[in-house]
Order: sequence, then C-alpha cells, then structure tokens
Amino acid sequence: MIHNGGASAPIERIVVHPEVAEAVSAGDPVVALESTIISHGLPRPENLRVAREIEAIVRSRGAVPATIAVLDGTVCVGLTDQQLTDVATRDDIVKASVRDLPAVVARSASAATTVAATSLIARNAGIEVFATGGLGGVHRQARDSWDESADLTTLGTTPVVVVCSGVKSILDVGATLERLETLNIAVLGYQTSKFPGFYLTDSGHPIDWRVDDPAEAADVMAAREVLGITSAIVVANPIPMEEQLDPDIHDAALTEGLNSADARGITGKDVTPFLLDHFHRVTHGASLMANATLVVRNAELAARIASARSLAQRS
Ligand code: PSU
Ligand code: MN
Repeated sequence: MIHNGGASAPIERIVVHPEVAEAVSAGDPVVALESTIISHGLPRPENLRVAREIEAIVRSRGAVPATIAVLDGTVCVGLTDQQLTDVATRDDIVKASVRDLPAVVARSASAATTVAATSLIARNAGIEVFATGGLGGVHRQARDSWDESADLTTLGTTPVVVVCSGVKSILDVGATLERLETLNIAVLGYQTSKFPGFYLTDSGHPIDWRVDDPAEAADVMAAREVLGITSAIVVANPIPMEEQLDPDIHDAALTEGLNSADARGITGKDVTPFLLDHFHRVTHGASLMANATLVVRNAELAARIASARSLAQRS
C-alpha cells in the first residue's frame, strides 16, 4: 500500500479479489488468466463473450479464475464482471508487459497484462497455474529487428505452469523453441509429442516430453519444486485437428499479414495485435473461432492441472 502524496486516502496498488485470496490461502485450485488477449488479441464484442466463457469453464472445473489487469493504477488479481467489461470495452487500456507495469501504476493508468506481466503478478500472488492462447516469442525478422517477446525471459525466471497452444504461429517457432531451451523453460506436450502451432494442431516441430493427464503435469510441478528450479513449465495443448484453421488459409493470411505489417512500418509491441487482427479480418472469423476454441480449452486444462496440484499438495 502506498500513500498518495501523504495527504489523501491511501491507494491500494495491488488488490487480490477476496474469492481468489481465500482460495490461495486454503490451497484450493486457482487459475490466472491474462487480459491482453481480451483487450488486444480478440475483436469486440466477441472479446468479452470469450473472456466470460474462459472464466466460466475454469469455474465449471472446480477452480477459481483470476483474470489479471491494471485498472486506474491498481493491479487487480481477479476481476468483477464490471472490471472484465472495462478491460474488454474501454479505449484507454494499454498493453503492458513487465517493464510497463511501474509506469502504468505510478500514473494511475489502466492496462491489460501480457503473458510476461500476468505470470509475474500471478506468482507474486501465490498462483502457480496460468492459461493463455499462445505465448509470445521470437519474431520472424528477429535477426534484424531483435524482436523477441519478454514472455520468454520472464518465464525463464518465473515458476508458473503456462497452459497454451504453443507460441503464436506468426512467430519463428523453431527459434522460439531454441530460446525456451536456453532459458530452462520445460515444454510438455499434452497428449502429444508435436509442438502445437496455435491456430494449427501441429507446428511441425517435435517436443521431448509428453504428459497424458493433469496428474502427470502436477507430478512435474512437484519435482520442479524439489529440485529448486525456478523457471516456468509450458504445457502445450493443441487445438483438435477438426477445429484448427485450414492450413492453406493460415499460410496465405500469414504471408499477407507479414507483408502488410512491413509495408506499414508496424514495429514493437504493435506487431502482435496487428497480425492477430489481420488474421481475424481476412479469414472472416475462422481464426477468431479457432482462437476462442483453443483458449477456452487451455483454461479448462489449466483448471484440471490446478486441481490435480492442489490434491497432490494435500496428500
Ligand atoms: N496469445 C493470444 N492472443 C494474444 C496474446 C497471446 O492468443 O493477444 C498476447 C499475449 O498477451 C502475449 C503477447 O504475451 O500477445 C505477446 O506480445 P509481444 O509479442 O509484443 O511480446
Ligand atoms: Mn515484441
């Protein structure tokens, strides 16, 4: 808690929703959820519908959802429905990675948190399991642009489990897998030995480790703790083949999107939202449907892993 200039009422800088705080202290399952996918990853009005659906599926699997965002300078861990609506509809929500958080809070601004910022805040609040769509990673022109998401370096030092459908297919997937190795971030395929390709079931890259149920993922979490390892574990959960985006449509949209980003001089943190928006427009909603499907499925699996972990810690 920080006092506002000494004179006026104190401002809470971090507020954990009471339901989340209670679950964390009781050792009950909690799943952290990111907010950039709501504000910058999905178009309105579907973004709010999907955000609510993600929370609902976490609850239906017996875990408490904790969507994380910064509203008017307060870091909120677990949102009310009004706050979730604010993230989805307000025009003043910026995209915040870890480095942006201090400025956002100090200015009393509002922000959606990326995978990096969400995992850091979640871990500080005692939440171990986190669900998203696809991680950030190494961009295709990184050799020249040096554009690599802070999701990677943050996960290298943050002991969470991130359930995702691999990394966004707009990225250089092979290079990102190499960086995950360098940063000591474990990658476990969920019922697969192939690294998922976000909108696509298979990115074409193999992975070394596979788990077949939530209890196996919880075993790996327990072993990580015993070993004193403090990097993240990625649980890669592919979208089912029947629900993936048509690979030809995907490849055409990607080529066009990368050219268009280049032609317009889109750089830095605008690249990812620009490319995702491009996909949603040119595929006439097919990529949106795939994105919504995979993120809801990831939230469901995260809730099951959080439950398995909670059970294992009690026995
Ligand atoms: N996954 C999605 N949609 C998204 C993102 C991930 O399905 O919008 C967001 C995440 O918040 C991720 C961010 O952390 O994109 C990565 O952005 P950048 O490449 O600028 O680090
Ligand atoms: Mn970037």
